[in-house]
Amino acid sequence: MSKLKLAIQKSGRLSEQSLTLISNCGISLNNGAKLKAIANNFPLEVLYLRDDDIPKYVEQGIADIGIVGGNVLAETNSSVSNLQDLNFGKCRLSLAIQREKAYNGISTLDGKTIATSYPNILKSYLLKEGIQAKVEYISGSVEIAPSIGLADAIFDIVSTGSTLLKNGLKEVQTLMYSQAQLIANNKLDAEQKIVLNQFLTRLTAYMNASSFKYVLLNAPNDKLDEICAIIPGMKSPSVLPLRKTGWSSLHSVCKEEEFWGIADQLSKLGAQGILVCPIEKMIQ
Ligand code: PRT
Ligand code: ZN
Repeated sequence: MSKLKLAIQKSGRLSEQSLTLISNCGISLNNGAKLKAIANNFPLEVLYLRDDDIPKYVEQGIADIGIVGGNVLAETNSSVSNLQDLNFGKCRLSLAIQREKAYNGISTLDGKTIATSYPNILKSYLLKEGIQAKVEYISGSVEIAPSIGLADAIFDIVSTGSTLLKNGLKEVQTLMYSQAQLIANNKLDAEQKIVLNQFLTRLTAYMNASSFKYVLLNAPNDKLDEICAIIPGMKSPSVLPLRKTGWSSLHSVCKEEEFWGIADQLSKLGAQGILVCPIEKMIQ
C-alpha cells in the first residue's frame, strides 16, 4: 500500500499538538531522522517543515496532506482541499493601533501605513472596504512597528492579547479567526484516497471522543423516559436495573459543551450519582 505523506510544522506552536494528534490516531513514529519520520503501524510518512511552506508543498504534491494554521492557508491562497478543523492553534488576526489613538472603524486607517506578516489577507480586506492604506510587510516582531515609527497600525495574530498590551497597543478590529486545519492535495490517486479515508476515520474517532463524555447516572424508574429524552446518546441510552428497587443505572454519551446545560435538568428529575468520564475513541 502506498504511503501517505503528512506535512507538519517542524518546530513551533503547532508541532506538539500535531504529533499528539498523530499519536491519538494510534500511529507511532520512528523518530530517528530530523526531516521526516516513518510510521511503524500505518502507511504514513511525516515531513517536518516550516509552517509557511506547508500549503505550497501540499498543493504541489510533495506532501499529500498537511496540518497548518488557517491564517497561513488564507495568506498563501494555495489550491488545496481544506478537510477539517482540528480544534487547536486557535487565534485571531486583528488590527491594532497605539493605545492612546482613537479608532472609528476601518476608515480611520485610510491613507495610513499598516505593518503585517499577512499582506494578502489584509490587502484583500482593504480592497473590499475601499480603504487606501500602505501595507508594509514585516516577517516578525510586527508589534514594535508603531513605536519605532514604521507604521500607524499593525495587523497580526492575537491570542491572549498580552503582546499587544506590552507594546502599548490595543486591538481594534478582528478580520479573521483561525485554527489548525487538515489540508490535502487535490489530485490524490485512488490508493492514496483509501489511506486518507482510513486516517480520517481515526481522526474523527479521536476528535469525537475529545468533544463527547461518557455519562453514568442513577435514575428513578418513573423518570427514565424524561431523562432518556434529555440525554439520548448515540442510538439510545443503556438502562440496567439497580439492586435497589425502583432505580436504574443509565449509561449514555453527551457533548461536553452541552453537559452543564443538562446536568441541572437531570438533577431536577431526581438523577443521582452522575459520573462524567472521558472517552478515548468514538466511532459513530
Ligand atoms: O518556524 P515556522 O515558520 O514554522 O513558525 P512560525 O514562527 O511562523 O509560527 P508559530 O510557531 O509562531 O505559529 C504557528 C501557528 O500557530 C500560527 O500560524 C497560528 O496559526 C498559530 N498560533 C496560535 C499562533 C498564536 N496562537 C500566537 N499567539 N501564532 C503566533 N502567535 C504569536 C503572535 O504572532 C504574537 O506575537 O503570539 C503573539 C501573540 O500572542 P498573545 O497571546 O500575546 O496575544
Ligand atoms: Zn512561519
